[in-house]
Amino acid sequence: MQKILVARPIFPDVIERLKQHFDVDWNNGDALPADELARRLADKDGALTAGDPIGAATLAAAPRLRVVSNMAVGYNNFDMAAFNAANVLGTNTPDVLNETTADFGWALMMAAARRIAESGQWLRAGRWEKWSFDSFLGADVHGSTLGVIGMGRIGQALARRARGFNMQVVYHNRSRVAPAIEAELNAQYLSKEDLLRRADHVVLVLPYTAENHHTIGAAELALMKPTATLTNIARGGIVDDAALAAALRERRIAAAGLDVFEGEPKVHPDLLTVPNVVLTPHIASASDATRRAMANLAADNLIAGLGVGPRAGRPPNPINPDVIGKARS
Ligand code: 8YV
Repeated sequence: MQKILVARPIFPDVIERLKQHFDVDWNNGDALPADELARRLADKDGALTAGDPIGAATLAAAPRLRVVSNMAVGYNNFDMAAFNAANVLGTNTPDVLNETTADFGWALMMAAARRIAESGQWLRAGRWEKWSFDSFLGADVHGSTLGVIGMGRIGQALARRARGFNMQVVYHNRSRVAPAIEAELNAQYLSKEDLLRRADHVVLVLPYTAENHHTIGAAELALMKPTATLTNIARGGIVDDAALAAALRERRIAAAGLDVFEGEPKVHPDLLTVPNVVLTPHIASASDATRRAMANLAADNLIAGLGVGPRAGRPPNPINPDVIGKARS
């Protein structure tokens, strides 16, 4: 039987599915440090990860490893050049999380715009002594302009919801989406700079790549309206968190909603002290149903990628399909 490592706690029924095909080593605890991860992968044929960094050194230390299945749509934790060089297949879990993640983007955006976290903390601190007409005035979401940076599948799901709020949609993406999608979403393509000047609520839904590092920094924040909000449900590192904390503190933008952070699970200390930011611990896809769907899809990818089960050799979501069938190097 082939051996696999499940690097994270997941649903026991998914572990049972995997056990039908593999000898399973399950880390049902905290994320493994790099040396422990490498040690546990040394004799494995496959692995199921969730954001765990896998690079050239880890692959070199695991000569049997042929498939690494990430329980996430983003796979910036994989060094794909190293995967390709070693003929290791990487897989991810697109689509099953689109709607759940888009819901969460709206939740963060609305919480930021309407100061829900900030006013809730004020209330919990026992500071609500009298009701006042002008307290916690926020920005409207309905009728405003939504700016989506990254118009992939999640960005489109997010933009689709804007219709019910009678919003204008502007977007920026590496390339324009098909005219039919622009028409369906009533979305106008803008440069990043024009979007930042125009939008009332900016939401980031782009993958993290070297070129997307600090897509939003001090210069970009300076273009935004002082009444605008910024929401990041994409990846830490896309926003310069120190620059954002300064802009929030100085009220150069009104508020932010952040689910992801540079260097998470650490959070920039300045973000922890500014009141006008809603902070959540990377949970945008974390509905029970969606996390189950992601775990099962990741299992499907691993089972098929390792050449067993009904789809043997045809995993649903290969990131680098060219390596399928090639000998490990
Ligand atoms: C993951 C995510 O759950 O899919 C992604 O890219 O950010 C989340 O949905 C998280 O990255 C853990 O793998």
